Order: sequence, then C-alpha cells, then structure tokens
Amino acid sequence: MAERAARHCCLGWDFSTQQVKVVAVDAELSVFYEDSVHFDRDLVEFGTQGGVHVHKDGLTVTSPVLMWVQALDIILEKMKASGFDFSQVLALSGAGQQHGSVYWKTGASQVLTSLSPDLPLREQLQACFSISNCPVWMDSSTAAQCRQLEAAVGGAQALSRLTGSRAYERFTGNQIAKIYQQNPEAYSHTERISLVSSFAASVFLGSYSPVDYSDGSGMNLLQIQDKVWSQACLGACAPRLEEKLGRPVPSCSIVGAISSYFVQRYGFPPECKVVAFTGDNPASLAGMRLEEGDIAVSLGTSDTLFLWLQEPTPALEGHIFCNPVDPQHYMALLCFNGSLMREKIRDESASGSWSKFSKALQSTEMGNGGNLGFYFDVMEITPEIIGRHRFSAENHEVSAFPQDVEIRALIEGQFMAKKIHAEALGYRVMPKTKILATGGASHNRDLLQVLADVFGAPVYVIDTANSACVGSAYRAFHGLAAGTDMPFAEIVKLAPNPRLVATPTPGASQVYEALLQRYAMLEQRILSQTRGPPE
Ligand code: XUL
Repeated sequence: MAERAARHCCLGWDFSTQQVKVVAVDAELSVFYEDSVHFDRDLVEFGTQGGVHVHKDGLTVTSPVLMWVQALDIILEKMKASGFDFSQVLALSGAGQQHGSVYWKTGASQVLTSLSPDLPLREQLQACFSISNCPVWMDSSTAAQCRQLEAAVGGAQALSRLTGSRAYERFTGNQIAKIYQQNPEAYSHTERISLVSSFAASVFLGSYSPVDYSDGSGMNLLQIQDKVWSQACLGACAPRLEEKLGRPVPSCSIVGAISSYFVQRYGFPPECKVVAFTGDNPASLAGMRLEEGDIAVSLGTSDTLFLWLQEPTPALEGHIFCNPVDPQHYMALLCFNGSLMREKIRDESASGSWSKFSKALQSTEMGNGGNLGFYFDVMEITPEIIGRHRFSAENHEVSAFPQDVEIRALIEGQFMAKKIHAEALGYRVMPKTKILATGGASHNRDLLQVLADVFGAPVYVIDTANSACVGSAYRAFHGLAAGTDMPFAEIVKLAPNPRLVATPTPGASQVYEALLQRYAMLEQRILSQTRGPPE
C-alpha cells in the first residue's frame, strides 16, 4: 500500500452499458488499480437488466441517469476504503457508451458548481435532470426522426457525407428530436444536453464539459470535416439545440481542473486535470494503440470493427468518426450484433458450455465443408438482415446443421461479414496488418484462430480486455502533454505490447477467398428476398 501511495497516476473511467469501471495507470503505464460497480448486481433498486430498461414497445431502451451517478458514488467510496491515494492523480479521462444522452434541467449547472463535499452525488443531483431515463445506444425507436433528418439534408448519402453516417436510430440527434417531439415540456426545461461521456466529465468538472469531436461524431449532428455542428441537422432535430450542446472540442483537450467536491471529499489535488471524455469505441482505439493498416475487433454485446483512416470515405453503411488521438485523422467503425447470438448458439448447440463450443471449432475444418450460415435472431446492424439462413455447399437453403457445423457456421459467418463490410468501406488487409482483438470473446483462442484464418492476418490481444478504460487513462496522459504536441504513439510507447495469439493456418486464404465470395453473394440473395432487389 505504501508503495502504491507514492505513484503519480492518471485515472481512466468507463461508463459502459452494464457497469462503471475505473483503472489507475502509473507513469510507466502499468495498471495498478482496477475497480468496478455493476448496475444489475450492485444497484438492484434500479431494476435494470444488463444495465437498461427495455420498454413495452420493445424499441425504446433507456437507463436511469441517477444509476450512473450513484455508481460513481459507490466506486469512489470503494477506492477510498481500499486506501487509494487520490492525491497522486495528475489527470483523469473516461469513456462512455456512445450515443446515449443526458438532459440537465434548467438550474442544474448551479447545483453542479456548488456541491457539498459532505453528501453523496446522488443525493445532490437527483433533481438535476429533465429526463430521468436516458435513451441509450440499444434504442431503436426513432425511425421517423431518422427519415425526417435524412430528408432535411438531401438524403442518406448526403447526411453521411456531412456527419460520417446516414441516420441511425441510436444516434443522438434523432433521439433528441424524438424527445423534443414527444415531450416538448421536458425539452424546453433542458439547459444542457450531454453525451454519456461528457455527462461523466461534467460531474468531475463541476460544470458542463464540452462534447469531444470523436464521440460527437456519433450524433448525426457534427460536420466531421469542419468540426462544427451542422446547422441543417440541428435545425431538423430541435430548436435552440446549439446552445444546449455547447461547442465541441478536440478529444485530447483539457476541459478544466477537477471540481472542489472531489478535492475535499476524496483528496484529489486541486490541479488534477479533466481531459475530455470520449466514446467507448474511440477510447478502445486509444487503449489498443491502433496504427495505420491495423484493424481492431471488439467482441462484446455488439461486435465492433474499427480502422484508422486518413481520408474519410463515408458510405451508407458503417460510421466515420473523428480520430480520438489525432484530430487531423479519422476512424471508421462498423457495428454488428455479437455475443448475444454466440451465447444463444452456445446454449442450443454446446449445452451452454464455452469449452464444448471451442471443441466444436477444433473438430471442424476451415471452410466448414462449404456450409454457410446467417444467424440473426434480432435485426442485424450491418446489413439489415433478420432470421436464420443455412446453406449447403451447393447453395441450397437447409433447415438445420449438425451441432458442430452450426457453431463453426456462426463464427465463420460473423467474421466473414466483418471482412466483407470493411472492404466495402475501402479497407484492404495489408502485409503489415495486425488484428487487435478485445472484449469478452477475445479470451477464446479457438474463436481467434477463425478470425486469423478468415482475414489472413495475425491476431493479437492486449493484456487487459478493459481497453476503453485503459485507453482513457492513456488519453489523460496525452491530454497532459497536449501543449507539447507530443504524438499519442510517443506517449504510450512504454505500454505493454500486444500478445500474438493466432496466425493464419496455411491454406486459409484459398479456402476463404471462395467462401467469402459465396457469403457476399448469399447475403445479397437474402437481402433481395427480404427487401426486394437493389434499386
Ligand atoms: C457504437 C455503439 C456501441 C456502443 C456500446 O456505435 O452503439 O458500440 O458504443 O457501448
């Protein structure tokens, strides 16, 4: 403990869908403290499942804002009880689940700046929100608002060129439009709208934190090239929106010093800096130290694929965000449904056991004897396909596969879809390409072997799966050095190197070259059967 106490450090926070996490990273970039508060388990009074409430319509998905506030109280008290020496914290930053939004009621900023150090945050902030259940990224209730936004700017492609994405239901602008239309009273009593990331930063700051460019790119409101709010988009969503959002800032900005509440209650130094918080995916890109040519694959509730880009090529699928570690550059993000389907097939075809699931992958051949499957019990994100579709080597639709074949068809299908849709954004696997895997399923070697084989590139994992959290601490160090123009890669050069876990099996590229073409063709066939031929 005494040795811990002497370490200068930065904190990285992660306000994810299911929990709040924190890590402390020292000047040698070692993680020496980790803690978390789990919403379903540690905050049962809020009655969430997986950190959210799914409403009766099956489309609206929200989380109580006070649950996030109370989680912060609990985790800070846990750190204090463990003897964590807050006086050594030089800076902190954090990540939030993307797209979710928080609505601060008129007068809340007064409360934020004058918090009493004797009371928990929840007690003092409970009357500060005009909307108590915040829309989160799993919400898909804003189809009408998406259509309105696209129509207002000249179509889906035009919106994508402007903001990096066509209209998505979970993107914040559309969520704000819905709140304005359905609850104009609450909207008019809102003085500030934050993302989950900038909300958490605001609490630490004791005043409203700006939205950063990178998480701001997930709103369908920010012009990603010019880094200003699009007046056309703001106007299409809700009135007086610009003043409620504040001006966006580069992701590595210091947004201020920590609020006196944390200095007095926990012993943070008054000069401790708050570096702009960003989205969980941008923070993961930082945590994995992605370099050009690399692909990062985060295997979680949703599987996300991200690529570093110099020149944005916005398309009708996927998203282009401003890059969180280099404001001149961009990143691309493709989202797919992920672990829920893997868990379902594990339960159905491997008696709920991951080790049986792995054995099925080991006992089946690359290419699965030509059998291919599409498994989308809920609407897939990229592309919009629903249902289960299985095909034999002769492209005949079949109703079932043996259990082992089913498991390999699911995993090969999930990875082939990723490669096909990354390439549709202009991405090409290069000889120096590394695939960096993270998230829950990145612990499964057999799954990563399939990933290496399908992409024809080596797969690495980083030591911790907490990449958003660790990336946030790295970004805090980056923010501290911002005045010196030191590039992010230089800041993180002491960080542990990624660990090689799988290299492509000889012959994999021949097997998958053919299979990828069939997968793409069958995907088109299913799409045209369900929504008619492409225009
Ligand atoms: C990204 C997205 C999810 C959330 C999860 O567009 O919706 O990855 O960020 O936290």
